[in-house]
Amino acid sequence: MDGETAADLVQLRREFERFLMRYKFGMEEISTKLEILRQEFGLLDGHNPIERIEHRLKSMDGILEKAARKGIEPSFEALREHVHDIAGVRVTCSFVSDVRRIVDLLTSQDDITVVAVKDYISEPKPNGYRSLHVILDVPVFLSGGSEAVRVEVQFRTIAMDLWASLEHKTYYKYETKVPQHLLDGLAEAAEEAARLDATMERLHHEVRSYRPDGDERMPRRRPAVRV
Ligand code: 0O2
Repeated sequence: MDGETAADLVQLRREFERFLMRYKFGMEEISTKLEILRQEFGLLDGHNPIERIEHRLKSMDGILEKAARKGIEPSFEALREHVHDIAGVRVTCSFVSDVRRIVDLLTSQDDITVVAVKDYISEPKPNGYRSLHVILDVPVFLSGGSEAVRVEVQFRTIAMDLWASLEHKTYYKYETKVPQHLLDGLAEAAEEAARLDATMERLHHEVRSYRPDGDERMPRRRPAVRV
């Protein structure tokens, strides 16, 4: 490799790092918004709808592999336009109603622009995958001004998350040649997880509305909280 090629590669690597930096900031902006909601619910409400918030930045290899798989040109412009999950945030909730509540609270914020919603809870994927994905733009304020950064936020329940992580591990382990009996088992487990979510939701609402004095309409009075 001559000196010029090596210098070009170093330059390209720097540009990729700068490209990824914006996604890191966008991901952190969204995580902070969700963390604020989580802490507010923790202080003021008896039930916190957010169990867990995780985030990850797709690696350079992961981005290029996805671009190649989908026939996307490996230019920064094309990656920005067509790869939506470079910055990913995952929110795990206890119940499906919590998922919908947090989606509404996040997407109704003034500085958020919703690009697309993929509701795999209402319409699960054929393999049984359930989650609600929101692709959104959030402004990031850099030294040169504000830039809209695309972030994919995945919302799911604990049961959906358990299923998705097992399914992901299975595919990773068998390198996509998953035996049929495992695929069938996963499909069955996805249905059981959906049933569990529905039962837990029903029980949760019953417990939430129960009042020892028998009046189910009266809101329970909570002690004042000092912040
Ligand atoms: P990783 O390793 O999590 O990053 P599109 O954007 O519509 O052109 P894409 O990106 O495949 O196509 O969209 P989709 O279907 O919304 O999937 C985006 C992400 O959702 C995936 O990212 C997974 O994280 C998750 N996901 C989607 N389908 C499944 C599934 O069947 N099982 C599991 N476990 N996760 C799923 P990546 O890049 O595939 O992977």
